[in-house]
Amino acid sequence: MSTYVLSDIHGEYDMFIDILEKINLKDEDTLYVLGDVVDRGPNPIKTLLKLMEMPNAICIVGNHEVMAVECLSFLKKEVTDRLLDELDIETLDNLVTWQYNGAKSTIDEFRELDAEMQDEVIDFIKDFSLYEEVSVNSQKYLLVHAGLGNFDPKKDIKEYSLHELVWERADYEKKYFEDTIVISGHTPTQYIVNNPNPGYIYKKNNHIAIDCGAHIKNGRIAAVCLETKEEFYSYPNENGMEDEI
Ligand SMILES: [Mn+2]
Repeated sequence: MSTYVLSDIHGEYDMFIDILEKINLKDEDTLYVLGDVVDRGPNPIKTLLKLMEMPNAICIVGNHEVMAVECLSFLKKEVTDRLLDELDIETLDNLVTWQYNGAKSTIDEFRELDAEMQDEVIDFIKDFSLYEEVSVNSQKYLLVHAGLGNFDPKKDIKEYSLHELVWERADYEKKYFEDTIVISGHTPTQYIVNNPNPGYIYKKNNHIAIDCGAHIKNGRIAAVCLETKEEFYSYPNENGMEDEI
């Protein structure tokens, strides 16, 4: 029974399948997915549908899921004059922000689903965890998409806001906990300053950063096994974006 963690698939379904094969995930194993399944890459919804079929996958929410869930319910509705009257400034703002952050492939694939499947996808995303706490071989881990924004050692994990957990980048220069390793995605390791090995898993100060920039040119999906510490990598994305966080 093994525990694997990966993050930031960003619609790269084929790379996700590649790393699943490399991990050789078994029914008794657990796979934690630390958010940002959707947006940017070509197949976000196809990736979600795959995760929905995997009872041993536990998904944690990323900022891209927060943006998606706010907008997909709106997009489900038939566009009528009445609906446009109801389009308030907050919804419009959410749609613009999401579109700016690579929503197109998610919206395109979502529109191809029938209404029932659209509801199932929205409900699936709404069920993502905010964070997970796991213990493997007596080592405690905190799994979270981005966080912990406004870190304070006296603050309980339950006190962090959604924004602090999914948007604000972890400070890898700061050791948050003596007894707990924080595993986070959100910041591609290509963009960590002074990282000697950009595009691969980065470990420092009881942090493990595992977003290896699947949507970036020559980036990849990374996974780590918590029992063995073994690292796994998908093939690199030759068609990825240049200079995009
Ligand atoms: Mn993110």
